[in-house]
Amino acid sequence: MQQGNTDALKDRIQQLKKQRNAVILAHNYQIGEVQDIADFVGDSLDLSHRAAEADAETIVFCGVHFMAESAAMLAPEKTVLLPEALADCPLANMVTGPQLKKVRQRYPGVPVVTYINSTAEVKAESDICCTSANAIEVVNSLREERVLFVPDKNLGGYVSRFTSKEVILWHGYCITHHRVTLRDIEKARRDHPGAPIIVHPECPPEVSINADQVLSTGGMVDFVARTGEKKLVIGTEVGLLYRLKKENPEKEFYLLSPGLLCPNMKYTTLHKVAHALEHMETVISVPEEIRKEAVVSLARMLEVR
Ligand code: CIZ
Repeated sequence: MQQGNTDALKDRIQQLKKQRNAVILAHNYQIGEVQDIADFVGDSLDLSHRAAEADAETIVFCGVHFMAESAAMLAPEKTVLLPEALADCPLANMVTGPQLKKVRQRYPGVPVVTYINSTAEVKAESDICCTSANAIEVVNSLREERVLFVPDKNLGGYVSRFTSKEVILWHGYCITHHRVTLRDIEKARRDHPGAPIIVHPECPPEVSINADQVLSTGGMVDFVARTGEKKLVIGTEVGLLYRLKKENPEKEFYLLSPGLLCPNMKYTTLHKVAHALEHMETVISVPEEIRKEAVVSLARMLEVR
């Protein structure tokens, strides 16, 4: 898009934002242009809190469906818009409410810990939620000696290394992070000697075990800001590199694997943000009976951390 057109579109978005009394939230994995026009950039939970706290009637959530759903649950009195209705999370769709209901009958008394990357229906069937930043603390906070961890087997497997509890894994995975291999780590060590390799816990176990740091996106942002290292290899979705470079212009960042691109996170464009505000589309809402149950799992997580 030409610069003049982009500027006109950004102006239009600002006008519409005022008209709609809206706030724009962008996930860390969104394209740079969308991050730049957002009022807040962050991870899904952080953004849901921003949605709840915002003094606005309309929330434009630039991310994927489950994130807008979480915002709608934590801010039920606001209108939450997802600019691209098809932006979905394959991991979140690897378990459904009815499937979880059935499987948990096989494990009476075993609490279900559900990653925030899940649908509202699944959160409603769970005992407690977690994020990639607090999953270990959440599992260790439970009294029971066994937990059922849903839906990401890589995050659950990572947690199992830091708890004495038995972690029963669901078979889900993030199709983007799951592509990273040990060979990517070996290649990065050769190409960028001495640079720390930081990966997301959604990566497979052989990758997390051989990385220097395993962190959520928020954890990566904090680590990079604090470290004296000038070159870093980043093992998460490529969108985060835009934010890291912007906030740390003196540092160099290398993507661990070319496969670290989530197409769903790239569907949202400036045009779609403008369209969403103009037409108030697509509204994301959660039926009250599901919301009531799901917010209990979210609230339990917040008591832990
Ligand atoms: O919770 C999120 O926003 C995701 C998808 C990852 C992370 O580590 O922040």
